[in-house]
Amino acid sequence: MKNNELQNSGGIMLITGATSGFGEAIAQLAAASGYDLILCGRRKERLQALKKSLGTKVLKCLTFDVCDEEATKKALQEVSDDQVPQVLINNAGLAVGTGAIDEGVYDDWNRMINTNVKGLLHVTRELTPRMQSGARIINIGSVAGKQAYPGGAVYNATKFAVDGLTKAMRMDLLPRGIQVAQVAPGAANTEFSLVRFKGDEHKAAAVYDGFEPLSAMDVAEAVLFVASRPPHVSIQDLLIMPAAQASVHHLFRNKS
Ligand code: NDP
Ligand code: 8X3
Repeated sequence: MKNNELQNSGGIMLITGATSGFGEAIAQLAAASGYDLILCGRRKERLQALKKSLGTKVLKCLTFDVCDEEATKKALQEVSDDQVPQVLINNAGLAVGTGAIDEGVYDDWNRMINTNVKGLLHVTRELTPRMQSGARIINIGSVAGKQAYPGGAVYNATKFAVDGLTKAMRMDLLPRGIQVAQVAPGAANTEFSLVRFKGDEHKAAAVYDGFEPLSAMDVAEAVLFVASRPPHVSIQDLLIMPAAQASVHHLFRNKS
């Protein structure tokens, strides 16, 4: 039996939301696996620090807000023809607030919709025309895009959108030989909850009380697995959960 050859070295990977959490962990693991990187995010100093630690594996850092169509176009024009990524990780995203629909905050709703849906679209629209056959796109969805929960309505809607977009993008890009995957994590301890609770560290920490959540590196390993399959293998959808979480509604917490 012949071993499959993995596409795990020598390619260029562009990661949105590389300044923390999953994106930062994916950058670290991808650099160690032989990828050259283009790192994106709004916090320039974080991108620079990552570039310093990963050295020559980082080809470029692009500081822009994915919500801003013009800024996204301008930033991604800096990707030269020989830097067009073989792997695009659409990871930038956030939840803001946990209020019920009848007390929703318009600004929170706009931030989630503009980042998680329109931001993913902006980056995808700018890069896909230039991507080659054999390239892969990995969208970071969520269990929240598969199951709704109280207080999650608009975040749920954006991640259900990522689920739908992933499927339609896969169909659109099939004739061009570009694979499209979704990696959908459950609860993971990153800056996600701190952002959701608008900087309230106590509320953010309480999300992870009594169980072991996923780490950013757990998710990065899943993403690298999807990215490095042989060319004839397409992982379409990978749901990765903490062992303590059977579904979005079934989380087993130790009470001690
Ligand atoms: P973090 O808050 O740690 O990271 C979010 C990243 O997104 C940051 O790098 C941030 O960079 C970037 N980002 C946010 N808004 C923008 C914007 N407008 N423009 C550009 N970049 C932006 O959270 P995670 O790592 O957990 O989140 C990554 C993805 O994973 C998100 O899509 C999230 O919805 C999803 N997810 C998270 C789960 C969890 O439990 N943690 C579970 C399932 C999915 P900067 O602020 O520098 O711009
Ligand atoms: C993040 C996971 O369950 O907090 O997407 O929505 S959850």
